[in-house]
Amino acid sequence: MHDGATDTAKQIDGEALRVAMAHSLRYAIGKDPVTATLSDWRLALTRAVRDLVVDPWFAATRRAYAEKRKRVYYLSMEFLIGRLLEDAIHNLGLEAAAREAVAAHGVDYAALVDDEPDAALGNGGLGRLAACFLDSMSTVGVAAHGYGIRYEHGLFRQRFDQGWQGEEPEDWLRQRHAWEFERSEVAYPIGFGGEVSPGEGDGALWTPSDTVLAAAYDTPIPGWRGRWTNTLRLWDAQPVREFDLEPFNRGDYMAAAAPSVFAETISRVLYPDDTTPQGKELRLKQEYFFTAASLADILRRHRAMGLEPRSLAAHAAIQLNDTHPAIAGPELVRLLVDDHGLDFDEAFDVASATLNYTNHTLMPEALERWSTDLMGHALPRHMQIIERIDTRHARETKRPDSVRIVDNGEVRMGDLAFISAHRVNGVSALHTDLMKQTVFAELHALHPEKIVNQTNGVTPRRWLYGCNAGMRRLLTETLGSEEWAADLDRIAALAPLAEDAAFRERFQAIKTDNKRACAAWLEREHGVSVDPTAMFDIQIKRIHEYKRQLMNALETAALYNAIKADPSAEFAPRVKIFGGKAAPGYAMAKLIIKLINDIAATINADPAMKGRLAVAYPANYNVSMAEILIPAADLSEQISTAGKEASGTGNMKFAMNGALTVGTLDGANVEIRDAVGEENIFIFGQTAAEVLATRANGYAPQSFIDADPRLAQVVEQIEAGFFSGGDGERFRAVTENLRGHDWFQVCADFTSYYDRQRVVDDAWAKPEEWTRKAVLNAAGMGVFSSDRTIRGYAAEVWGVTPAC
Ligand code: 26V
Repeated sequence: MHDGATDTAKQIDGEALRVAMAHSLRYAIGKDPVTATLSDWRLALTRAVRDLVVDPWFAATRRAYAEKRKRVYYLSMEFLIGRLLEDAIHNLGLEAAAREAVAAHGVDYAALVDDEPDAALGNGGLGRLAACFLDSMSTVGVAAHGYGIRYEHGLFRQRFDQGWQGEEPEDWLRQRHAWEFERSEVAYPIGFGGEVSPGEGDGALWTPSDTVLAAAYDTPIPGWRGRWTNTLRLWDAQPVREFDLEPFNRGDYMAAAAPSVFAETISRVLYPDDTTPQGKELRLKQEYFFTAASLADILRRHRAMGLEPRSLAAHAAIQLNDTHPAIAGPELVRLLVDDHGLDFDEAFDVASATLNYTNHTLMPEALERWSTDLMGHALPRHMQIIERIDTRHARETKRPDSVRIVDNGEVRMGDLAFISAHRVNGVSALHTDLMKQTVFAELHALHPEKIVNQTNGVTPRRWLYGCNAGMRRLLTETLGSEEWAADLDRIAALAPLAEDAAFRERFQAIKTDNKRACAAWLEREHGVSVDPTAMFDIQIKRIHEYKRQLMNALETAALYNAIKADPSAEFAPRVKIFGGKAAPGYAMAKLIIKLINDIAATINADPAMKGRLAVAYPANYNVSMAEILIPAADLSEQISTAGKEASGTGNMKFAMNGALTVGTLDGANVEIRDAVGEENIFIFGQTAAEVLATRANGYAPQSFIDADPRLAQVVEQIEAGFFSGGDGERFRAVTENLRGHDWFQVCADFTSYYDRQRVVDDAWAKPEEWTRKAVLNAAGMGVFSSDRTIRGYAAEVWGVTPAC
């Protein structure tokens, strides 16, 4: 392990960076300093910093070639990277220089950094995980490429219209994306539709009816201190021909533009859903588009090194981030058979030794299936290959009828990915066990060596060093250097300091500062004023019924009732903060947002709640908002129905920043409990096994409502329109569901949740003890660095040795 900042990154002082900025402003951005706007200055600094990334980037690339390193390819529909400028500055150790340079130009550093749009090329956890993995692969020195889509519009912007979610298109590319390098020489034709005719041997000749170009844009991803740098390559869909001249000359400009409209649609928008595959042809085309382009690029690189296609698995490991790129199996077989002349069995052996698949959800509706009609129409050659993979698997496992990839007129992408993969991994210990017992039970019995666990992690560079400057200073001083950011196990040294009153005081002062800054931001940007001395109780994540924001809202309303009923009762003063978007087509999730906002309005308007309870729901939750909220949290809400949240990663970010968790035994919460100790986390509710048993025994939510008057009162209030100006109809779908199916067992867990929250209140009343627990939480988080996760994948999935 390193212990200094010598490293590959060129050291540059403030004066040199000031000069570099001035140069970029003139010659790269084309602006005179006299008229430059804040964005111009930001672009100038970005260019200057990017210049400093280039040499370490080349060094890493050369080293990967020279050492014949096996490469990792991370294929993901989503990369939720957020802002890059500060992250790069931190990784390269340039903060002091950057602040000095920016100040010398008379520009405010915080405002400049804040001007960068969030690259929101993802929906939620799966996309953010991909971004943390990029950072960690560069930090530990795994030679890697991330491959994805350069969406013109990332995840929609959320606004609230009287508490209802509204959606606006996101426009991150309006200003140029200063990090990327356009690679106009790297472009692959990607075909769709058309006809297949038999070829030689196992081969075939596919003549697509439509073709688009996949054009590469590269963003360098520097790791800690520039010791290694990888590439994120995003594909832009472009027409093979810009326009048709014949209709243009006739004056039919619409018809002339048709080819570019078809092509560009493919990379136009991120699919705004992480729950239900809508069977949309466009989504399938997006998946094939980026997967095919990435595989073409991978094979080209392999061939360029003078290697045979047959040896691919020895030199490359491809990770499929969920089933979205699962067409990689058939596509790789197609390339090897139709273009490189391997026979089918050989080709499948190469593919299944190279590919690996990560499963991120057991929710049945999120497991992708495509109708064989659609697949056969859009990708006729692939449909043939899928049938053949299916037949071969049935023959080899002597199971001609059970576990078929093609079933009931549908292609089951989870099974295809499993069968095409060398390793299949879950994202927490519990999730991996449940995979073995449920969705992949039969396949697991046939291939017991395939499923492995790699519990998720998060990058401590962004989620601690970057977002929590106070904690950064305290850790660096306490641990003797900044190297904890690349070796988070060192944070365990905080544990004994939990007993040291002076240390606790400093730790708590940092939290208080962060809360003040967060409160100021809430006031400034969202017009809500909150008391920074109250407990900040935060739930931020996509809005989904299984995540049970509804249960949190019900508990908030019940607490409100309890304070009203007995104003002298001792409850911890709380600020409940919610953040998150609902998929635009997910009506129930949008209704839950409105309910939270209605409850918030009622509580915040009641003078009796002053200093006792407030609710804030800042609109448009994204990575940058998480960076403000997480360091300010006292309490982290991780309250999903046990068995439903594959891992969670917000849970790790909060605990790393010294928040205590109230949570169920779901996903990685189980491992967080093990790491921090049972007495330092507030666990409640049913276990995954109990949830199943409750359902099996004929779950009747009404009996739980009847048994808890606090819950009954809130449900009745909602039905009476108490929070919605007397409108008793508004939330009918919510209350009918609660009294009816309550699929995610909110009612079954409510009592245990409410009571646990009162234990949280008691703990809050003993601040020294609370801080002691908070320190122990942070101290236990070493294992949740995504560097650990990546080393796990390297050893157990990819077979690569990290360089750093
Ligand atoms: C599914 C679909 C279906 C089609 C439309 C677009 C789309 C986009 C994403 C998904 C899958 C979402 C799965 C997901 O985000 N899972 C989360 O993954 C995190 C990282 O492993 C994990 O921490 C969360 O528990 C899990 O919910």
